[in-house]
Amino acid sequence: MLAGGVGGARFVRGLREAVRRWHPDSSIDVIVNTGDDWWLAGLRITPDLDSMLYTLSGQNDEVRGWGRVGESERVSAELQAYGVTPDWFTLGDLDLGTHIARSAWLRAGLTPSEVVARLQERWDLGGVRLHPATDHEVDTHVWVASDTGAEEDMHFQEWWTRYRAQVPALRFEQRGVADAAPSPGALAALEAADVVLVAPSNPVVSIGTVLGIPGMRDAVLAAGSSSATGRAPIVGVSPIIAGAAVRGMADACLTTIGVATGAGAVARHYGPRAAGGLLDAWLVDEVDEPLVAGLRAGGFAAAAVPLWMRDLDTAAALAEAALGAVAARS
Ligand code: FO1
Repeated sequence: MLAGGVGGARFVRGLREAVRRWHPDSSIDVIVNTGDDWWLAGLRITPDLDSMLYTLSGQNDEVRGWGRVGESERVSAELQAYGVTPDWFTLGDLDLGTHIARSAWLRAGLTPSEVVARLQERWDLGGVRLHPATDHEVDTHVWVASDTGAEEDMHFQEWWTRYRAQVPALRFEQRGVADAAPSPGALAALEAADVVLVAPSNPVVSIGTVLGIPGMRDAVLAAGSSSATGRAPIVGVSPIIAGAAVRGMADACLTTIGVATGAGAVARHYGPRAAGGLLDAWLVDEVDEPLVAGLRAGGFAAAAVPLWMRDLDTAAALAEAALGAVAARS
């Protein structure tokens, strides 16, 4: 699976349950967006990987959506009082333990992939393996118009958490992407994959960022080369229902790249594999069923299913439908 943070994590949790119930011989590898990552107070913060880690190990704060459940924020209050961290970005005390461990291992010379593997050793993720999309630092920056009209950039986290994506973005920049490459774990997982799922994550700053890493798109399209079936179908799940983002502020990101906030528009943005795009199949919500005929005519094996992941059962049913979209196609 290719995934971002919170929405991606819920979908992986559903897939894990579907695999437990119906495909016990299968395993799950998740290639996680690293564009949201940044340095703060000398620590490397990796929000999407941590959302995965915490959600799959049952420690995520489900109300807030990010960070650890039962969190306290004493250290963050000190850091903010010193002016070391901004008042719009809070690092919980338990969460800080993860960031300190990660940063210590990075300073000791481990790669981000090795760090992620080591973090996973502590928690039971139910057999899911997480991989950073890349071991290179490729943080997303957002270009906006300043008060004087000049263009200026800020880190994605500032645009997202401080300004809640309400400052119109002129464009997104994957800083340093030219020198990046997919992580070894991501490439190995893709080679062995029977199916690739594109999570209902932000198509621009999560999935788009993963696919923007040189070599990643080709590796996804070539996925399955060492699997029994030879070629892995690629199935996407819409992050848009009835013209609105399921969560997060994907609409602001889509507007920036000139894509309408619609389940059909996002499918066409990814494109059908048959016409040089990415996807074999695309799932939309039942309310978007009228889009299905047009999507099929456009080259997607499209289907309308319930997309709202209300609980584990509905998330597992959605994941099973994504796997079923493959079966229906082949
Ligand atoms: N999101 C917020 O809205 N406010 C925060 O203070 C905040 C802190 C934070 C700390 C660690 C972490 O891993 C994530 C955190 N997030 C926070 C969420 C996160 O920055 C964004 O929602 C994602 O990057 C977008 O996917």
